Amino acid sequence: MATYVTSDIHGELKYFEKLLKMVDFKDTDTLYVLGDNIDRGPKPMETVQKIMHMKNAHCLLGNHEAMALDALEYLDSEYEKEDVEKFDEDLQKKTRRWLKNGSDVTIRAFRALDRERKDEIIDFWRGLKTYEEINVNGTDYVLVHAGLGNFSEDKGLNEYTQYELVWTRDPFDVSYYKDKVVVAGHTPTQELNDNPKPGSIFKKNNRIDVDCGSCYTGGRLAMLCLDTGEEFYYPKRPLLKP
Ligand SMILES: [Mn+2]
Repeated sequence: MATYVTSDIHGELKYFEKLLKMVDFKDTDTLYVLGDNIDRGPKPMETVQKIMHMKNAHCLLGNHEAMALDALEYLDSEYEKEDVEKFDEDLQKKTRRWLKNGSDVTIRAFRALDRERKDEIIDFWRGLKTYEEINVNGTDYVLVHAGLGNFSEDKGLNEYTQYELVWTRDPFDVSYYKDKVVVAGHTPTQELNDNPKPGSIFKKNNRIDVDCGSCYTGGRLAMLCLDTGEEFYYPKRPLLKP
């Protein structure tokens, strides 16, 4: 009955499957996936489908899923890149932002699916929550893709904008709650200032970053067991700065 957290798989399906095996993930366990399953890595659609069909996995919205939904008119079509300039200004801006963010592999894989599979994935993305509150062994956790942008202690979680939850990169000197731990991904721990262990899960000020840069050279996918604090990584290779 353990609770695990992972994030930013970015199409690295093999890493994800290795970790599930490594932790001996069971039907009675629970997994929280904090978003960004797609883009950059080799198997974006298979990763989404795998998570979508795991009964005991709960997935949150990442900025990459948000970008895909924002650019759905482009994604779910046969438009080529040069067609984007015909879009209205807003759609053009949104589509270009995603095109610059490692979406090629996602677009190719999505367009190769049949209608039913495409609709399944769109529905899944549309249903993703932006945060989750859980209690494990007496500790309260807030799970979110990126953080709590423009944090204020008296602001309810439902008062944050989607942008504040999926895009923010608050330095870890910023502490959020005194009595709750906020677990997020989004910023590879290799990119955190003064991090003695780049590429490992980072903890400071009641905040945990589990994004270990799976899709970057020298990066890896991390899984954290909230019950025991045990950390799991794939690959286990030595840490390199990407
Ligand atoms: Mn992200």
